Amino acid sequence: MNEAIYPYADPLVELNLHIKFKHPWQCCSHVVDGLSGDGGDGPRVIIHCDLDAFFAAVETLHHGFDDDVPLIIGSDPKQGRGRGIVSTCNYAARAYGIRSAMPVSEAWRRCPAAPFGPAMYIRGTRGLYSRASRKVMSVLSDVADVFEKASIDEAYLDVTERVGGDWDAALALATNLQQKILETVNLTASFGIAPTRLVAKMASEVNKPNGVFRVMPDEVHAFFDGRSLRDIPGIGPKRATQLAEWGYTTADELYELGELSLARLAGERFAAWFMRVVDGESSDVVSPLRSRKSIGKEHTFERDQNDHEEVMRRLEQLVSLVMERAVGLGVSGRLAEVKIRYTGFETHTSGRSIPVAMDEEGVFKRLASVLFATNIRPDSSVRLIGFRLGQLEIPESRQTTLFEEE
Ligand code: TTP
Ligand code: MG
Ligand code: MG
Repeated sequence: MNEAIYPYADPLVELNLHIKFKHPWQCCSHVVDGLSGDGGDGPRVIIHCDLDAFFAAVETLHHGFDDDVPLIIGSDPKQGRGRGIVSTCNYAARAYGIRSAMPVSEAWRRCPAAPFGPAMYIRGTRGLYSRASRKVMSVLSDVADVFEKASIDEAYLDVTERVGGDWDAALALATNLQQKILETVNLTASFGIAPTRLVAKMASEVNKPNGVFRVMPDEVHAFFDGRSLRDIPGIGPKRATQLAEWGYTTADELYELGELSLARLAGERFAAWFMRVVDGESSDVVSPLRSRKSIGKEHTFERDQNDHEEVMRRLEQLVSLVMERAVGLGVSGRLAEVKIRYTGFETHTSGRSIPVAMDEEGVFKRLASVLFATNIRPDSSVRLIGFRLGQLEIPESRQTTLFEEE
């Protein structure tokens, strides 16, 4: 291995592990820029699917609850003194203003459980949600040219080829999928259809729950007319507040400024990103990797292990498995992370980045061994060891292949 191109011992390349692109316009990766998403022949047809009140809907089915009774999934409300938050709630609870991520004490104040009020509070059962999610994802991925699971209850489907660029066929496909999901898991889902990922996501919100909404390429501008900047994924609350202070609250107001003025106000990157979003030309492609932040594997020892050489051997095996997976997916990574959990569950994670993304097992084995050696606490026994490859990239040369497959 060439030390010159792989100077991992150089402290300068030890980047902060927690650098993550919070906003899409900060991301300059060629995963985004390499493909304009148009393939040279017209707009793409993207479908976004998001299940309705997902955790609450699954619980309702499972327990046979009444849809009209407000149901809140989240941590224990402890009669209003609970300190946790709401995961989600059904639509009956939303009528009381209850929302995801709200303190559960506030939810209680708005709508308490018996004998003080009509609501039901439950903690939720993760396994049920994963099972339902898997079934839904399988229905969706069956029809997609390119499929991207974006979270436990939502996915993007590039169906351009599948529908032959026909927007009516796309509408029929979405309705059909909605029906299939209902038949398979008895859950309702909402769909958005649009030429870009971002507009498809916004569109799936329009007729929620159990809705479908389509934005044709020539309707994208009108779709943004009067739309609050806060409703655009990628514009965070901070940015939206700043823009509002300058007098801009809707997408069309901001667009009318023009790219140059907007760049002076909010930065070139943001301006370029925003104009393309409203033009429906955002190049963000649907990619199975996009929502995938890392590839990791862990091993828990049958008995806590105090032979550190044995732990190291296991770590090397994990690196091999992870790198095999990376090569299989056609990705490389910049970040190596080693996780050590000691007896008693105390867990330490440490990582290093390399300047260019690679997929070579040898490189990451050496990185992992350095991380292990510098971080392992002497004389302590290890319960679990893990390795993670992060800051994934698709090498430019492979991007076309990825999208020409199938
Ligand atoms: P969402 O799709 O954001 O919400 P939802 O499906 O409950 O409701 P909607 O009809 O508006 O889509 O999230 C999917 C699931 O993820 C949700 O059911 C619970 C979980 N979740 C949390 O646990 N915490 C959160 O803050 C959010 C937003 C979601
Ligand atoms: Mg949802
Ligand atoms: Mg969702």
